Amino acid sequence: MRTPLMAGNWKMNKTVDEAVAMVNELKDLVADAEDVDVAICAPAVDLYAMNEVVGDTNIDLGAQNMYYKESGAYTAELSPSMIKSVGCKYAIIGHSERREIFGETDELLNLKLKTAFANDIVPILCIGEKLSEREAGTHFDRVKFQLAANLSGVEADDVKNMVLAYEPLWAIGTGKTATPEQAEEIIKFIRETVEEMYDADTAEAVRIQYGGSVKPHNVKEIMAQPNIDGALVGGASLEAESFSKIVKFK
Ligand code: G2H
Repeated sequence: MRTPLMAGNWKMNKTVDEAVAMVNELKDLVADAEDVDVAICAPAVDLYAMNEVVGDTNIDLGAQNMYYKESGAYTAELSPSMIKSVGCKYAIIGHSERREIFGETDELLNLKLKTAFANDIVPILCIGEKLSEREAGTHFDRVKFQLAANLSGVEADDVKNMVLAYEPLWAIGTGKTATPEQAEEIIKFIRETVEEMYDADTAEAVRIQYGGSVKPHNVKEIMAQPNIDGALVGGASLEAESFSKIVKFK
């Protein structure tokens, strides 16, 4: 059985003081959450102070990005050992905002993924289609292409331990959510594609989240779908109470 992962993606929100205040509140609210993994992917400047607060609670930390080199002249980038040094277990790789606004390519994301595995960081790889692709009916081809390109040369054992996040671009921050059936249909297809690329054990093991306007009021029906193993949550992860309701969706 796959343990669901509820991961907040704070994006470019919260100063250090705000971040510390929120995790202090959240840790009590989710302390009794069972059979679910919890993570917050925070802005880099917040992570050191957050790590002091989360300590041995059930909240893990993640970075929102990571470069594929260990050190050097890469102004503004974060290395795997830097994010590990502030307690990160996870790193989001290839969020659509990185792909669309900052021009991150599938080749670059493939290098980042391999670097995450080499450094024992669990990548949360985001894939998903644009509205025009959904309307043209090419959304299945799009996610298949992203999986092939981003996972090129990645071993099955690494895929078993990673997290995939299906995020349709048209549902991000828009208040529009894919229906649970739409999300299940394509996430099931993603799992079948992993089976084609690897094997049945790998497809069964990999956790696949849904992301895109997940809120306390819709999380339960999303999580009722058999192939959906958690959520990557933006807006609704910014307040402790709403995120705790998502964590404790049952
Ligand atoms: C999608 C999601 C988190 P939101 O980007 O990754 O954000 O929940 O605000 O749509």
